[in-house]
Amino acid sequence: MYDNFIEYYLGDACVCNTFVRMNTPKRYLITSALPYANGPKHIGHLAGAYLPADIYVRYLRSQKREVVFVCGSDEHGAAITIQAMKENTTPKAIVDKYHAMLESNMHDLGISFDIYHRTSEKIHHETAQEFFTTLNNDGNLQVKESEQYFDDSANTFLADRYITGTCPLCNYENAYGDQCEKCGTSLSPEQLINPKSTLSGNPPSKKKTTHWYLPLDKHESFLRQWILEEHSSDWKANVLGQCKSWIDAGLQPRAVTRDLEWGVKVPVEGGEGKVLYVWFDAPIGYISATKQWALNNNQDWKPYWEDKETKLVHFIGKDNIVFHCIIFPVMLKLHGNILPENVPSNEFMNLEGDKMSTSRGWSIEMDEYIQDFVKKENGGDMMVDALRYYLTAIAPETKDSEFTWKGFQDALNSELVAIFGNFVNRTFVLMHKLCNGKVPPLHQDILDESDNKILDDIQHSKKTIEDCIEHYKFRDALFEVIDLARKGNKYMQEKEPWIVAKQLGENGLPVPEAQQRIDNTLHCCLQLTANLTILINPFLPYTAKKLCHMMKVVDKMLEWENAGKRNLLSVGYSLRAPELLFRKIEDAEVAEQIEKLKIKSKKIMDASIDKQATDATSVPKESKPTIQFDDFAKVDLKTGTIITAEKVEKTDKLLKLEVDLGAEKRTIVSGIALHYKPEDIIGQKVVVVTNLAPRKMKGIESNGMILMAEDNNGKLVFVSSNVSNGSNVN
Ligand code: B3M
Ligand code: ZN
Repeated sequence: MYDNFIEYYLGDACVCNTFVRMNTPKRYLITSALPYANGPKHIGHLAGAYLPADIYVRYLRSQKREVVFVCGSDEHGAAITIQAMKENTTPKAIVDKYHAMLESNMHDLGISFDIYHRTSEKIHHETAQEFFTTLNNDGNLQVKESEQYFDDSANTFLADRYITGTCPLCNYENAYGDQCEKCGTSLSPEQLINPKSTLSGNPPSKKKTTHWYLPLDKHESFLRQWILEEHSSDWKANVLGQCKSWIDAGLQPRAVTRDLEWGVKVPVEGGEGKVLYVWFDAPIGYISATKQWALNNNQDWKPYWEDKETKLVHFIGKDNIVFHCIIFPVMLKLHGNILPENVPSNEFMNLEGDKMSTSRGWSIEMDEYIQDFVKKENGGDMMVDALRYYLTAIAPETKDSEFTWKGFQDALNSELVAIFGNFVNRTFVLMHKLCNGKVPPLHQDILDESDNKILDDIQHSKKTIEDCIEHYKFRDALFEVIDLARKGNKYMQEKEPWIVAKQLGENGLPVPEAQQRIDNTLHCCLQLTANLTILINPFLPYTAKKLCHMMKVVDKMLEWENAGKRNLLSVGYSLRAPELLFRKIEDAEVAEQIEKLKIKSKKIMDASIDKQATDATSVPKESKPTIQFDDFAKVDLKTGTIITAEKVEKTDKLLKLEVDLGAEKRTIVSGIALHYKPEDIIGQKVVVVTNLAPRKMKGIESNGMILMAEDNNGKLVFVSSNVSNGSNVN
């Protein structure tokens, strides 16, 4: 028979089915935040919302619980349309391209969604529209006219990512109108300091428009009760903290529609030309994904969203907390759906001493890791599990954490390879050498304390791991698995079966007592290996699969109820040769990755500096719309003289200038280095815009702008006059 496991366990399967905890939910619906399909996603995202959810789901599945794991691409909102502008293509082309990338990346990294859907699907539009209409018909939305930021030159309203400015909380200069990506705070455009249109770079004007609002203020007492009382002990402290400060700050009605083209059309009268706010439709994406999953699998989706016996858990990153804990629950409640039981949110993962950021090039994209490690000759699934291991070991569960390539190397080489891999490998090698490649018998009469102890340790670890996973402490759970392997190594080291084997009898065989001791040691080590396979499976599924192959057992052994058993492998069963589970990471690979990161980020930053410089120097040839005298009068123009000039390091276009304005001297960074050598412009008379908001370029704060004109050959020439420094130009 191929597999001893089936033979062994079919008999008592029914006994196991009677083991049902009183508080086990009837079914689980697990969601991971829908990534925007506007670009590749980095491994910080993976560590935040996808990997922990996958570990949890794999654990639940191994418990034979009914679970559906949904996710999909978030394909609406300004994140998409702005990317389309950048790539000079349509939003549809953008979402098609990045949806395909994200779907395949998740699959390649072993994230076992039951469905990876997309919010551009018809079923999603219909679901979101039905949701909106129901809320509206039930009188749960308010319609209000208000003044909103508007870009006159682009003739469009500015919301969300169409407007940027300084975050009032952390002073980050490029915060979006709906969120600061630096500190994670959710914002509204009015809160931004020095707001600017993303489209034209101009400060916005204001214009009246009508929108639908979700009156969060009316639901404050529900939210207080539900979050701060009912969940005060089971939600994570970081989640509760953010919710509390939101509620305490006073909840405001939140606009749930936008004046945009791209998105889910507002389905009610007066909604022409408007779409649902992306944060209104995106979480409904969990529902439409469930519907599509049910259609694909001939199931009913409704119990997953309507039956209180469903446990709904949202896995997210910390920047999504308010949407999942405050806004979406209010929507769900009003619509008559169940509420999430938990929203385990992670903090951020930094990278080599800095914030991880795709736009700054300081990131490891999932796609990049897959190309560099998984799809390489000596990579494969082994390197998927390697990443899963390190990301879980440093998971930012309670505070921000940091990925370093050296840390990755250490975790792999000194934990996965040296502890787990080493234990399994020694066990298999010795079993083949000293026990004819078969599971040796257990001689009860000479079973000693340490044999019993290692078998008891399995039980103990299983309970700890269960407890940790049920409480979303995946990092601690993984440590416990490794610790159990460490105990296995220690046990083997104490038993020294290779030394015992030297106590040979006269005919060249080990003396019977010695062989019995070897048998017992390797029997225990093999049962421990089988147990480790079950326990590591939610974290490192490919490793578990490989181990099953080595032990010639089928997947059924991986069911959680089998963990803790002392007889997973039948005596006399012959096992395969050991395979390499993990490989070491070489110093050269670490150096190469760090170098690669630096080059990538420099390239991206240089490109953006070049763009800033081009923007700063290019004089549009077309005439701009007429402005009023008042607008012109706002600009403060003064004459000055350049007194020092030097090239800004690592850029081709920028010069750092010091300009004498009579009463003061100013540092101004100007994008004219391609046109002038620093030494040639000392003493040059210039006209300066002196009341332009300061702007940082390559770390230097520029306090003003030099006026230049472009001649027929495209060369920039100074606009100047011979009056004394500091004269007003009117
Ligand atoms: N797409 C934001 C993000 O990627 C958003 C999540 C939606 S979850 C419903 O961070
Ligand atoms: Zn901020």
